Amino acid sequence: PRTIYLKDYRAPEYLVDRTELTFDLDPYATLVKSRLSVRRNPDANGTDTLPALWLDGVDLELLSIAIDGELLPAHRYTEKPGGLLLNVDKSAFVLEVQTRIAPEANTSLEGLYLSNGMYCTQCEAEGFRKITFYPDRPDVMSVFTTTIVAPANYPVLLSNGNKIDSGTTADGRLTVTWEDPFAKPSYLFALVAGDLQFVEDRFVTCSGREVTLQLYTEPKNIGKCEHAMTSLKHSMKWDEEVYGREYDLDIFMIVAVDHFNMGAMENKGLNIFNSACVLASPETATDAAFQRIEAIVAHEYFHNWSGNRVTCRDWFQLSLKEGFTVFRDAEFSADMNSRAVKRIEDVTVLRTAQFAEDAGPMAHPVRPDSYMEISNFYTLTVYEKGAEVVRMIHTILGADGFRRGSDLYFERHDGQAVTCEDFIVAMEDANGADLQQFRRWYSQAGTPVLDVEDTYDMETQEYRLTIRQHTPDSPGQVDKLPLHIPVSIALLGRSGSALPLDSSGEVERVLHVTETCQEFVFGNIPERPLPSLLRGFSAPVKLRYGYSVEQLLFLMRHDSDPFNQWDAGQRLAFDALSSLQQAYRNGTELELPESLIDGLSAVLENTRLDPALVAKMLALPSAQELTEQGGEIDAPAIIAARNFVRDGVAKTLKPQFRARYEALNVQKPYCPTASDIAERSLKNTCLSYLCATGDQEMLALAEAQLARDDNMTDSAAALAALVEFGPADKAQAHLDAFYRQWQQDTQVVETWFGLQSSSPTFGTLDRVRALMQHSAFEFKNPNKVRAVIGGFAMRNFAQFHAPDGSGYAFLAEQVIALDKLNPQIAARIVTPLTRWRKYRAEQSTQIQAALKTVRDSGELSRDLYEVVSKSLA
Ligand code: HT7
Ligand code: ZN
Repeated sequence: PRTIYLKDYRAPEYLVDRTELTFDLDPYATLVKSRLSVRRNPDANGTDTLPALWLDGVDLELLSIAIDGELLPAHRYTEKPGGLLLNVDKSAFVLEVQTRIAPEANTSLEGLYLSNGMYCTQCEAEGFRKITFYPDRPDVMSVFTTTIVAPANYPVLLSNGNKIDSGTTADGRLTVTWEDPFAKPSYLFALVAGDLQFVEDRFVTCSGREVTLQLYTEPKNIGKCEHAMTSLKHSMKWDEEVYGREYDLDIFMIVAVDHFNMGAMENKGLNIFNSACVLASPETATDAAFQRIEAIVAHEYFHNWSGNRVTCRDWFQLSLKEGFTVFRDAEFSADMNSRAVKRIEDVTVLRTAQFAEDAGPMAHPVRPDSYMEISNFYTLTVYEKGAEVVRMIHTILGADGFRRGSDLYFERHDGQAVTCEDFIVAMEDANGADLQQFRRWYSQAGTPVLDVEDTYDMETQEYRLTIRQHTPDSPGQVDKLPLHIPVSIALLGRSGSALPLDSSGEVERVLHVTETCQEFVFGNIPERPLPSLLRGFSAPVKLRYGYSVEQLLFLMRHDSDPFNQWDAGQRLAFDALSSLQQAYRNGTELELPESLIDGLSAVLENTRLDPALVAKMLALPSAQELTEQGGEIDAPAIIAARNFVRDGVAKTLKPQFRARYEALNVQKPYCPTASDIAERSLKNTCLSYLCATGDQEMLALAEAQLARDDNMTDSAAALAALVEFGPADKAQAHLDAFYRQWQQDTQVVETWFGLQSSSPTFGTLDRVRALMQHSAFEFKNPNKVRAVIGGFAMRNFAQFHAPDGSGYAFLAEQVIALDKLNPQIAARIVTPLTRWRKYRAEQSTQIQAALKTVRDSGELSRDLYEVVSKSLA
């Protein structure tokens, strides 16, 4: 496959002002007619002679082409792999193309496909070319009109924009026409057709316009729409209040589909969602699902401005819309829920998975400079690190300055396809700021490391912080330049409160680290302080400072920044777990780290702290997080150390866990409010530790909670504890009963699959294989694949890394099979095999061998080829 480079970007030779589409739907032979008003792009750097017109097209049967009403003879066009090249003799013309496609045969879930009998589309990034021949690139923006013709058993026919016509054809088929007045790239096109029901609401915008809101599902799910609808209204209001962004069409629609490659898609006026990311009811969805739905609904809605009204010039600029929109949705969720907990969760993902990506074979900058397959670049780096980059701009400019910048960006670029550079320039221009050095965050891959040292001079009362920065090499990038890193700090005195940093009484400050080695001096500091560094995780870096155990315990108790309070506990646990791994390797006896027990005990007894924060502080770093400690990954040592500490904490603190569990285990109607979610999270953390003791009496608590069956959060937590810590036969009985109860509910069945395949004790390879034979498992459904195969390979560290290498061979086998059906999913699920270099010798060889099996299995999709070849290079 060909590599595409950012440096090769050229403006399109032709523009498409209007796009008129007609779909005559049929599972095996959908007829697609397109009528495009094409004209030469005055801004293209071409010559006077008219260049050929390139139209992307994949898996299409070409029926006819006409220009200005005249059928084009065969010598005027050439069908090539990936598209069509037309000889053009006019600078403006109407191009009509007819193609035939087979949605039923489309298992890639890109383009037009069928999900449980419902027609739906997924066009980002390059799916539109599977629908019709088109310049399928985001800098070609067009006004779309779409007519859908379908049999009468498809009463709901939807597309972007406003409905302008509907009727019945002479032969009794239904027809509807939609027009979207906002010019958009083809990746934002959408079509849905099915026998669907909807719930409806309305939102009155800040200027007094009424917008109809509709959420469509299969009839059986109509009772699971309320939370998403509420989340949508909250999002619309928040975007008006925080960013001054008003919705622009008369209608906003969301459709839930079961077969979907990602979480959701922001098609103009017609968002399409993975059912798992939109449908919820208290009986069937956990708190985590409620919060995820709120965040994704907001994310897709926010794209209406950050992505749709202002879109990307090319796919290298993906983070322009994704990083910014993730930042926007994270702030929204922080405002709706616990800000500290949201931050902890986001940073955990970043440190666990994005840092690994940054250190792996697919490492790339937030704005990549090359790719083979763009679908492989919908990554944590582009999304999450991209959001951190936007957050740092927010930190540097302050909330008001950032708002000035975003106002200017939206005003200046409304209706345009632009670049990350345009975003930065708007931020600079609105504030008279200089972000020259800061730009490197967009072009340099890898996670920077900050090494911090300090000195205190009692006599001069001067405190000095020395900060060194270094960004490790990554594939194709060496000798990186220093970045502009905002490091938020406070200095804690003996009493635990933050010391004033100057005469204004300021106690927290953002240090602008711009050099490889930089010193910051603070005067009038009356005692040796303890630094609280990188507060709120003010930059996506690894920070190293030689905190002692006592200092970490002090920060856990006193830091006024809840993020750093939590982080101090995590550092304590990391240090303890890494010593224990060493002891395990040396064959010496493992000893429970008393300081960690003391710290956790104090947290557990602190009833003044937000229970959600307590739950987070009690959670040990996951096995996956521990692989990020540096050095060779030794899976058995990680598992042994972590289990030893978990069991020790459970046994030692059992009375406290029990007391808090009992206090929180009150029966009340389910409500997904921040405070109730917080209480349930702490209660279920306690329950998990209690069950880890293996005591019959504690397992009985989980059984009672499961039997109570009054909300899915408590039921799933109890079931998970019983599956992980109870006897296998009983666990099986509970799982069977749970399945019997919920077998009709797709989302609960997905939870049920995931819970088993990710269980370190229960989710053996044999069980995972058995789950794949279950009647509810469907290899063509990404949610089922993610739950069972992903649950095992990505969330079941213990079983996946079984010493005989069977987990790796299994994953290779599944990836090869998946690639034939759905290359995007295959290229994602192979990720655990790409990290082979990080493991200790024997495991490393086994993982690499599995990856080579994939490589040598025959012709791979472009998606999988890119990941596998780069990982083995
Ligand atoms: N912008 C959307 C990206 C997306 C996507 C990309 C590749 C293949 C399938 C996809 N489905 C959705 C989602 C978002 O970030 O909002
Ligand atoms: Zn997005």
